[in-house]
Amino acid sequence: MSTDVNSASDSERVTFRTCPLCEAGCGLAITVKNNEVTHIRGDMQDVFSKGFICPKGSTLKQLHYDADRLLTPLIKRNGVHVPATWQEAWQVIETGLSGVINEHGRESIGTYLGNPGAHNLSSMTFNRVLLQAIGSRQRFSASTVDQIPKQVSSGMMFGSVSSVPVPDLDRTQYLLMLGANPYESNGSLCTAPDFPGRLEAMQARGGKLVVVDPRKSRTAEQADEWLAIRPGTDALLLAAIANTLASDGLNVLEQRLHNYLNGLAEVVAALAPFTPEAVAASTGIDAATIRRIARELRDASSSAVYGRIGTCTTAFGTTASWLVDVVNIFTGNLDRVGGAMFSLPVAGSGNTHSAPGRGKGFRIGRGHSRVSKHPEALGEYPAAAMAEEIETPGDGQIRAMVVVGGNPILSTPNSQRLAKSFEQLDFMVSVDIYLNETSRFADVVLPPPSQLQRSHYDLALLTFAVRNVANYSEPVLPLAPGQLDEWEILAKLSAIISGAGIETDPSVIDDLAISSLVQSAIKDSASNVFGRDHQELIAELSLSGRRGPDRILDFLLRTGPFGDGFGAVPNGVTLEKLIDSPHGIDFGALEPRLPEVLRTPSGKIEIAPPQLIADLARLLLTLKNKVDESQLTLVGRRHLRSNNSWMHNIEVLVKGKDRCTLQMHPDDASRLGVDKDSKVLVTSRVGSLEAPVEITEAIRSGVVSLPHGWGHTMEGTNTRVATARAGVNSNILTDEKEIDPLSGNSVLNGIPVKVTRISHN
Ligand SMILES: Nc1nc2c(c(=O)[nH]1)N[C@H]1C(S)=C(S)[C@@H](COP(=O)(O)OP(=O)(O)OC[C@H]3O[C@@H](n4cnc5c(=O)[nH]c(N)nc54)[C@H](O)[C@@H]3O)O[C@H]1N2
Ligand SMILES: Nc1nc2c(c(=O)[nH]1)N[C@H]1C(S)=C(S)[C@@H](COP(=O)(O)OP(=O)(O)OC[C@H]3O[C@@H](n4cnc5c(=O)[nH]c(N)nc54)[C@H](O)[C@@H]3O)O[C@H]1N2
Ligand code: SF4
Ligand SMILES: [Mo]
Repeated sequence: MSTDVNSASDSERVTFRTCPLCEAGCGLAITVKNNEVTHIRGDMQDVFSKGFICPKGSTLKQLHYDADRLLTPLIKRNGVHVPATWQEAWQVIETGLSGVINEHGRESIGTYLGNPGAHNLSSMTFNRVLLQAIGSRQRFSASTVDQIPKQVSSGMMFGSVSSVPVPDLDRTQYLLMLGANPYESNGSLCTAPDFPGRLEAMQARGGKLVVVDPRKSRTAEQADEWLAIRPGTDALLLAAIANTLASDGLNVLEQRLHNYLNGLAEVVAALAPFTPEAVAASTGIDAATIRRIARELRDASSSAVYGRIGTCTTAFGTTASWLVDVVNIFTGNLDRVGGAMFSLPVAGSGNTHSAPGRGKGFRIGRGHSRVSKHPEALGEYPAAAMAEEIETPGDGQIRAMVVVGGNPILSTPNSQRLAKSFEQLDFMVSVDIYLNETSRFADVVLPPPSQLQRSHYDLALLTFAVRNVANYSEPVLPLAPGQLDEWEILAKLSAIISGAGIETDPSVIDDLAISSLVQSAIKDSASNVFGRDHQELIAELSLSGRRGPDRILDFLLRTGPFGDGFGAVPNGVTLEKLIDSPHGIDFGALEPRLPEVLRTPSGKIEIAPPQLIADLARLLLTLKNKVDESQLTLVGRRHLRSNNSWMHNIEVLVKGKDRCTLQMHPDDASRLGVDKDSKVLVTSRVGSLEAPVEITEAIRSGVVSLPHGWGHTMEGTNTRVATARAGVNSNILTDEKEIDPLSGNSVLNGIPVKVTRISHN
């Protein structure tokens, strides 16, 4: 099993698990002595990370022992949160939510699902159950302050939102990276432990890294070339790169890709106005450079374009995300070794189910939000619209919120307005490990166990991995008596909300969940269990005694592309096999998947989706705006020792010099009379805040940068370390009215701001 017997004495053991903090998914080796975690280091034998970890990985220990981490439910009494028993908590929730449902209907319950859920097997398997039980369309999540544009563009092009091409990092010879900073973030929508090491290996084998970023980030510093783009203009740059390739004749587009394309002539025609000359002033990148980059991408022995947060969190997030793959197609590098490729996830995904090569496809706008009529995307509405949905009276007004592992008060735009709206809620439940900026509004806070007390498998992130890898981790530490696993909390909440009552055993909900999964697989003619007997499969799955997410995972693995099909495929993968492989199993490098990966109705790549072609007209209009050199714009930044808003209560991660500073170019500083000891007032359309200034050449002039996730000064929280190093909340400045109209994603970068000096410290 996952214990290193050789190095273990009676009371000391080393267990192995995947770090759940970010998308890299590094293997950890955790030493436990007398049931206390003593040491966490990188697992040298992990098949994917081979010993690499970042400074956050070892802090799972501090996180587990954090005195502020919640161990019992909290109930708000007379405005103050007090510890309570689970029974009391369920009771208050039943009364509170059924009151709201009886009076206002199910539509009045909103949900917000946060980012840690994407790294959490319980949420990945039971959030859906909870959403179904609630039965409201008022769904929000961290997706609409993050990656949803890439999923929408992928859905439109390839037919499934799981079909996000990832750069083939280990084999590419040229990487054009826009709006990503893996030296700090360790990568996103491209699961690759030691992303920096993989980039350096590419350079060492003669490959080239070009980084497009308004800041000279650590990644840009390492790059062979840095293009200091004006914020929010990546779609223009990509359109001009595609335009150049099309004008040059697309000679590299061999038959291999041609066969699979629908709409090539249309997209080429629509890109015609976006010449390098036309976009040069807006993007701040000269025409000759744009042409050269386009041709380098085409002429490299292999190349990939990769865009992340900086391309997604803009007004043209979906269009930029689409154009990334248009360029990958135009250079002939989509689905090619060393290019942008599709993973084949071991536990399956939206592009491994149902008949290969063709499907129902994807669309947005199957409904519209109540107040501003935003189109639905991936079953949810923009987080930016949450406040208005809570504030605006009428049928379907949100009266209660259920928040799972999210901190929207710090993470989503115009936080002050959102915080005000939360005050107005009739009832709120938070499932969270801390009493923080968001959970402080909750009538009941339900604490899941720590990251070390649960099993783990990266169901979501391995869908975007640069190798096909599977790695399961058993809990390192047991649950305390009476403590509930997160899936049990979610199942119980589901039962209560659906009216089944607080005495419902979570296992009843679990049985229903697995049963419906099995049911749909045995009806899927493409599944390796098509036509099998429902009861027989359930019985086999239940033999091991595992329940909840583990049993569901076992099913997904066995019916996945490498699965044993319950005996149908000799030597196929099962959960037991993964348990016997504590360092993971590597199923190899990515392989071309066209056309099997497609799930579009046409069975082709839709390279010219009508909504995206139409959006080019909106993009073209931006070229009419005269570039105002005096207008400062705000962008964000991430730091290695931070994780969105919630790892700030770990002393070792926050100690040292203040990182929550407003970075500014020396030219702007002198123009504004700001020097290195200044504090400034930063003002946007929606708010203002004070921040210390950091003057640096590592940012484009005209651009200022403030990290997000800080501002731990709010009343009613209990995160003492974070509060002592509070920083300021950059989302006081971001504007909830500015969204990408297709995906509903918030514009979090390129915010027009005014900066004035206020004082010397
Ligand atoms: N240490 C750490 N790691 C993390 C996280 C964290 O908070 N801390 N968060 C995790 C999460 S949830 C995510 S989604 C990923 C994100 O991972 P990345 O996408 O790598 O995120 P960032 O580090 O924010 O990098 C975004 C870059 O875009 C630049 N940028 C801003 N505006 C523009 C623009 O208009 N155009 C271009 N081209 N660039 C622009 C910024 O300067 C910044 O360098 O990181 C994950 N990993
Ligand atoms: N201005 C600006 N804003 C941004 C971004 C940006 O680049 N700039 N980035 C955006 C991005 S990419 C993201 S992903 C979002 C994140 O947005 P959110 O998901 O809303 O915020 P997080 O900071 O990740 O908060 C996670 C919450 O989950 C809790 N938590 C941690 N682990 C667990 C767990 O295992 N179970 C449960 N139930 N709770 C847990 C934490 O205590 C915390 O309250 O922020 C976005 N906001
Ligand atoms: S890079 Fe990400 S997954 Fe790896 S140790 Fe750091 S936080 Fe954990
Ligand atoms: Mo994110």
